[in-house]
Amino acid sequence: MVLTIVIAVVGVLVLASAGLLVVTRARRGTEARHRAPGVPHAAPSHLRQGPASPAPEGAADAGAVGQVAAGALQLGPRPALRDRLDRARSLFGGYLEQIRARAVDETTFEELEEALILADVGVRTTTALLDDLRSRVRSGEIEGSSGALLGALRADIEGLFAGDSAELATAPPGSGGPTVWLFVGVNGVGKTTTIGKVAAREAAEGRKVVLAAGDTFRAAAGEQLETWAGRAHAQLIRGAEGADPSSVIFDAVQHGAARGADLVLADTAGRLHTKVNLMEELRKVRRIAERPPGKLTEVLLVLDATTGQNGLVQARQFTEAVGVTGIVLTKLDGTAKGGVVLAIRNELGLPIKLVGVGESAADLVEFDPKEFVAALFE
Ligand SMILES: Nc1nc2c(ncn2[C@@H]2O[C@H](COP(=O)(O)OP(=O)(O)OP(=O)(O)O)[C@@H](O)[C@H]2O)c(=O)[nH]1
Ligand SMILES: [Mg+2]
Repeated sequence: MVLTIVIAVVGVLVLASAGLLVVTRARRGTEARHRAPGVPHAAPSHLRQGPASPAPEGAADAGAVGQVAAGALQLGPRPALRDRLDRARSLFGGYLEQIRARAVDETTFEELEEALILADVGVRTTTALLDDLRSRVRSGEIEGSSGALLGALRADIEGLFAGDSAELATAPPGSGGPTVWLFVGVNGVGKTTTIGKVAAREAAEGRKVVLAAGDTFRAAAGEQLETWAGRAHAQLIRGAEGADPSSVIFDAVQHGAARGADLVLADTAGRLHTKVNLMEELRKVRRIAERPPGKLTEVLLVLDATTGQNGLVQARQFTEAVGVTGIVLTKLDGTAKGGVVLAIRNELGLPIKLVGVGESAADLVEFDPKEFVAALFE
């Protein structure tokens, strides 16, 4: 009898603890599903830390930047432009198919013109490209077949980018402070997202990255960057809402220099290129970003490819105000207007450095003109 009671009690206890285990596992599972990998819980301070990983040996304190590389996000394979340029490819490809099927005549040039204009290459660049082709057909340099004509056009387009490099400049080693890359552009073009992607890429390559939340205009901007800092395992320096953006960038550079960071990526609030006071504010941001120990090596203008030719006007104004060193062209995945790349290069002489082809961390590619042209022509 006693034995039966003991067995029954033990049985109940075993069943109860098994049940508890199941509940705990299920809870853990739920938590894991609700928290994106690598995104930490929000820290209360203005100085926020990306990863919740322990500080490395020799780090001065828990805020040291040294830990950022460990366990950085795995980005997976680089997306192919060819796969992301669907809309531009089908627009351009449709025209090329028609043209290839016939001998070269004036209609061929009209159709090429239409294709280039619709792809947002712009009137000036389109005219320059086609005038050159016409005279080469007339002189007999390009022989009558459409294949030869398209081959020559392709080579001319590739030639627009000759000598460009998508590489982003960094301060020479031992220069005593972090490299600073400043991101500027009008509202909603993808500055913050691009910074997040760049941070993820650089951290994955083992660099110590600090993000400067220089968009103090909206609290949500800092939060958005904080999420990216978490994903990328980078550190974030934030100011209060409405704080002077220059002071945030100044703090980020000082902090990065003190902690041995390689790179400070500075976000700025979106601004209309026509607003004089906001462009003046950006000049100040640039002046501060240039101060030692930081080494400002890139001022990247982020342009939204879907806005097409308006990007040219923006680029002119931003270049005049802050000396843009290169272009990041975003949202190339959702548009047939990828041809604006040609206009920017031809009319402004600015190199295209990076291309955004989606919203996630891996959706950023270094611009490769050969790959871009091949995606359009093949
Ligand atoms: N499809 C696609 N969407 C993108 C790309 N880059 C950014 N976006 C989206 O564009 C929207 C605006 O991006 P943000 O990074 O907030 O733009 P921003 O320039 O920082 O905006 P402001 O700070 O308001 O000026 C977001 O929904 C992004 O996910 C891209 O390459 N492709
Ligand atoms: Mg932003």
